[in-house]
Amino acid sequence: MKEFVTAIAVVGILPQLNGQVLFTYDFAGADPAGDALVPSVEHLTLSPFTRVNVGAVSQSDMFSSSHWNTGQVDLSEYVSFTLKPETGYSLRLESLQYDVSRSTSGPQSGRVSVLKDGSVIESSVDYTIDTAMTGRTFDFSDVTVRDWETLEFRFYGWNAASTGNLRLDNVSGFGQVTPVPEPSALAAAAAGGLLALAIHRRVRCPRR
Ligand SMILES: [Ca+2]
Ligand SMILES: [Ca+2]
Repeated sequence: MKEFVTAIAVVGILPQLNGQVLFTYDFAGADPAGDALVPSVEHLTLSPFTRVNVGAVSQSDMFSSSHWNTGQVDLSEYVSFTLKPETGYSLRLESLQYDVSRSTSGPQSGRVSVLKDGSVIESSVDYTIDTAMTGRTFDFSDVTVRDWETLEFRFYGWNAASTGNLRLDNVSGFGQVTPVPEPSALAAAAAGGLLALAIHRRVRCPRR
């Protein structure tokens, strides 16, 4: 019995351990071409990184932006990208990894949020941004995105000494893209399940 319970527990944990690198933005090469690079993932549409109310900085092999708030966090200033599964597919995303740094006068505080259809569903802890590139993980509650929904990640920076830069590189998402069964297939599977249940009950509870 104990082994059985352990086996169930291990199986229950497996999906989290199975998270694969689904995509990586590495911004290879000189700008603006490097900034516009979009990872190619089967059955998933990714956007280029975009800047909202911050300045573009031409810096090879990373995504660099300037003019961040010198005071508290300003949620109208961020850089972001979006993901959307192709028709007939479902995206399950488990975590985000990225490298982040700042120039001397760049933002010293940062945060990343994940949004579904424009609404924040989870945010990272606020962290300190160093001048040396530092790898970070945003392990949010695993999220499932259907083909009519859009997922977005927003990177915020604030507490800048001046107009300096926030740099991002190697932005990777972990998860899977899977086909969604057609409604007819689901109905067939449900009917099969009901039949199996009926047979199971029949076997377990024979009429006397
Ligand atoms: Ca790079
Ligand atoms: Ca997660």
